[in-house]
Amino acid sequence: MLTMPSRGHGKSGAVAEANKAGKTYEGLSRQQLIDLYRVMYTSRRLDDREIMLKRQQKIFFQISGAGHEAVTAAAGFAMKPGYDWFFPYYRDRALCLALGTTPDDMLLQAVGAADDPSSGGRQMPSHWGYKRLNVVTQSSCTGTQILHAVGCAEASRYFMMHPNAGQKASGDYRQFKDVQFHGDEVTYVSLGDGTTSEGEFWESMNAASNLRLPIVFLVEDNGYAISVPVEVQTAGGNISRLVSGFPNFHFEEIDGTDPVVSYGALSRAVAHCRAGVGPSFIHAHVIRPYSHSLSDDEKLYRPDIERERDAARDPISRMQLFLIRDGILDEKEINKLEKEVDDGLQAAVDRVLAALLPQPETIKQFLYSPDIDPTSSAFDTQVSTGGAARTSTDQAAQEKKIAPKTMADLINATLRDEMKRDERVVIFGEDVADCSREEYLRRKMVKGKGGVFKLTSGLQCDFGSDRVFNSPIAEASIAGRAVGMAVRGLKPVAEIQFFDYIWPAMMQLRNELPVMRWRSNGDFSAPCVIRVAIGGYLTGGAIYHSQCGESIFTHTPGMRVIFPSNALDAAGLLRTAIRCDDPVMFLEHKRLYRESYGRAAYPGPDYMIPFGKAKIVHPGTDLTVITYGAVVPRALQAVQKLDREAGLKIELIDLRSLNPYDWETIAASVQKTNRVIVAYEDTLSWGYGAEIAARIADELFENLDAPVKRVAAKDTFIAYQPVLESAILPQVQDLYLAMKELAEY
Ligand SMILES: Cc1ncc(C[n+]2csc(CCOP(=O)(O)OP(=O)(O)O)c2C)c(N)n1
Ligand SMILES: [Mg+2]
Repeated sequence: MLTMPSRGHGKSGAVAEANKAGKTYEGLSRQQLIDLYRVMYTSRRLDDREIMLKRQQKIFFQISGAGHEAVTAAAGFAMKPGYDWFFPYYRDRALCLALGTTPDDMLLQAVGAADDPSSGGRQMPSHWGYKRLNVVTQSSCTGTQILHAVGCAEASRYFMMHPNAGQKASGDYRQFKDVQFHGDEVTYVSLGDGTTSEGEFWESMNAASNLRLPIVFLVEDNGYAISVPVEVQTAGGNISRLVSGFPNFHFEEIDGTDPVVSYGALSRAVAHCRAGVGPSFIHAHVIRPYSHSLSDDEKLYRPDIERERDAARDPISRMQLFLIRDGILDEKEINKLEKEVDDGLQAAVDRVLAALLPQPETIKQFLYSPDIDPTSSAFDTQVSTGGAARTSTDQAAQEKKIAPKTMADLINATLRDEMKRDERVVIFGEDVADCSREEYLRRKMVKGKGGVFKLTSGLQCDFGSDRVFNSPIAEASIAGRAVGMAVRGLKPVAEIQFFDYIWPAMMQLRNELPVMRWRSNGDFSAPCVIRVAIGGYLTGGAIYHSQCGESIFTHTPGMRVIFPSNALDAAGLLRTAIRCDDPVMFLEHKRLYRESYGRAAYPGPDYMIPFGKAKIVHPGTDLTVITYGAVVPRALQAVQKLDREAGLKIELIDLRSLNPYDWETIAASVQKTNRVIVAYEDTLSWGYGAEIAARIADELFENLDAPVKRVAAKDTFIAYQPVLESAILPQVQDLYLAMKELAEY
């Protein structure tokens, strides 16, 4: 098997050796220069091989690292695989080779083999991910990885400050989430020039700068983003000029086709980060000789003259000339090295074309944790309100403890107990801290805020500012940083202030968070909790403080979606969310936070409810109503009224958990009552209940005595004026009439 040179970039020996020849090559020895060339040449020839295979229809996609080899190989030589952390993008073939990936590994992904170590045949080629090297699984989205890098670097710092947090523990996700940290590890992230236009890039730069995070940003500027030239992407045509005002950075703008120059810049960048001074930003000018991908023909938008100018800077030929000119290798030795590489690649291609393909039965593997099942009985625990009181003061305390509390109180208490129990839990979001200017709290000048709904009140005071902190108003960064932290083993419980403002985070919540485990074939995961205040019935909430939209997330495989309707369920389900090993979207209805409906005493520090278990709120035999969230208390009123008025016995089911959901309870009830209404607060068409209704119609048709009915919001936005709001959202009267009508059908 073809292997890359071993990675002993010991500097002192290198300097001595290079000095012998009178040149230091930024600390690279002559042997290391040869090794570097071998990596670069292998990278280029692998691209050539893949292009051939694509033309023979043996692989299905090709995107090359051609023209980027010098700076990316140099980055690999300047950093430590399996020690530092890497968030590369698709042009980083030479980086991965330098870190220790083999050509076999890469070709296995190109053919989509079962043994593709990055994804088991699930991702396109050049979507790197190598667990043993700390190369984290990447997607195809331009820019999402930059926020992951921020979260990863934050985790490095966190574990340094809280070394015990990394210890293994049993009984929750920690049993399966090993933490590795060294204290001075550096996070590498790369991106193209076009990708600097993404908001996520700017959010990342802002966070890395402000927090002085040890991240090396490498912008590989090949002058184009597919067909769009850099001056259209970037004001003034130069990203270095734009970012130069960010504090705490080490900046360099370099010729990224020169490996020695690149190695020097990256070594300084890494040193700046390792010293804990702040992030680094290397802006490397490179070329793109092979069009954007094999699906693109750059001759359509780039004239020959421009392409020829680039070709003169080709890093492979430049490096060959350099090696000869400096007497490091002669022409014969270069030919020998190249032949070795070519022969090795031929053998690798032969092996890989015989590799086994993945089995179709495996398509659902690793959507969720194979280790922890949050629907299991392990998450079914009893309420404990403490032992019997012995004295009168005990009794007073006891009474206080068992006095009914609001959903807001119990969520706060659950967060507090989980933070106490598990030092990996960190909480962040907009306004979640008590007070970012800590001295105001220390000097008792202020009481503290703790969330716009006060759900996180007092947690910063109790657990410190590195465990509970405010984020900038940048929802993508809230979700993206959570992904990076969770990859490293932290348990972020991040908050999106209003569901209405979740949309900037959509790319992270759809394409990253729930996909990490599946696309890496189980090698990476990001189990974290995203708490979101959701819903209307606020009388005045209007369009932008009333939205639902849970079906958008239940429509996303890999994401657990939970929506409690009362205090006790909120406490039990939130604890399951925190302790389980999957990403969870935890939807908290704003209107229910302080409602008198569904208050409960705190059920104790270990109370959990398994996901996917509905609750029968009101038993009945005449009709089934399936709902969740704020429609539960409204439906209950209608159910009770119909019982009083007509003696109707209506079974009311609160789903509580939307993905997974409790089909067994639904089916058993419909088989008994033969009539069913699915009610939900979101707009009627394409809402969450539409899927439940469709499945009932499909699988329980024989049991139905009446059509499946839906009660939901009108298909419009939610208006400010309460008269309009009340006409738009489903009300008790709407539910009452629908139940009455269906019972009489
Ligand atoms: C969010 C997102 N938008 C669009 C695309 C489609 N796309 C893939 S690569 C690319 C251009 C990226 O250009 P640049 O960042 O300069 O990187 P380069 O390919 O030039 O190395 C685009 C638009 C994508 N993958 N993700
Ligand atoms: Mg580009």
